Amino acid sequence: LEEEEEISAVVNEHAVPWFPRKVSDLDTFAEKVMEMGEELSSDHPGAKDPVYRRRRYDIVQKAKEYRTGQPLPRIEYTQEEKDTWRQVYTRLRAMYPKYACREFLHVFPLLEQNCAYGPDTIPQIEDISRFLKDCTGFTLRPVMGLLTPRDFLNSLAFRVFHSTQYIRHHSDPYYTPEPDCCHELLGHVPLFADPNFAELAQEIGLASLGASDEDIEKLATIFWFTAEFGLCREGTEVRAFGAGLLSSFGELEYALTEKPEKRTFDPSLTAVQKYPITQYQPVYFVADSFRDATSKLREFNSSMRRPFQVRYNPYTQSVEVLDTK
Ligand code: HBI
Ligand code: FE
Repeated sequence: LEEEEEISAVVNEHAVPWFPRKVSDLDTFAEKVMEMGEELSSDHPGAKDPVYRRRRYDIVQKAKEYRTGQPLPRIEYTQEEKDTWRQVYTRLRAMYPKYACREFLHVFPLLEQNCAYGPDTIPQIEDISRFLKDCTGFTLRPVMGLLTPRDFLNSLAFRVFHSTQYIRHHSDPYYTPEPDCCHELLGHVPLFADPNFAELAQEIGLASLGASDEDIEKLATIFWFTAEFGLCREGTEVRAFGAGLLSSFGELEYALTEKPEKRTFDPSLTAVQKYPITQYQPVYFVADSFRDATSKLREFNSSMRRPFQVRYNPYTQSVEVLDTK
């Protein structure tokens, strides 16, 4: 307790933002979602469809009620939802051999064998979470919609990824203005089974704990240009590993043409790069490997000012704060 008090004194003195210290602290994020958490913005393809809205509402209520340690909600998807999934799955699955990175291609068949990935079923996050836990210790939690960048990144420190469970509107299977299960399960999930990518993601998460707003913005930008839109070198080729690419057939193809600019991943430059969120990226960053990106990121993180260090303890699933002032 004494130690706790000392640390909070340091924390207060420097006005350090609150951050989760144990995995169950992530329960406090359950109701804190940005736009479209419970309601839909007017330009969402499902905004004027009362049946869709009701369905999305019912699914996100389960996320709202979920608490650490409980079994993850199982959703019984409708035929219409499964049809949407099939269209997205079939089109993307056919592109992966040509465009996705090696690690993604290694994991994908394992998800087909172990987690019922396929054109006919929308996989359940409970099954995926168990699988990921065996691979890298990553687990999933249900979420109502977009979290703030701080909350979203903080959870990565615990190797926890927030996943939505609703699916995009059937009128436009190849478009969604918000994360949905196609984006999470096809785009993000496979790489959380890769040990080196898991380490990269957790490294961003650990750096985000108690970080200043300015540093959160930099880390969110690094997340954007890696986990969302990252490319990597494979011999003489360039391949995609970002989830925003691997869940969008249009941008996946575009990103690997000569049209967009490609720069080498360098955290200090990448962190301050501006980017559009509603159109294809004009600039992508190419990493040499996940390990190389992680070691560059560690170096970059040590240049950020924070009056303490953090260390994740996997035995207790908690963050230890080391006073290094
Ligand atoms: N929230 N639910 C959810 N899913 C995401 O993928 C997500 C998020 N909030 C922020 C975010 N992604 C990132 O793009 C960064 O802002 C960190
Ligand atoms: Fe995403």
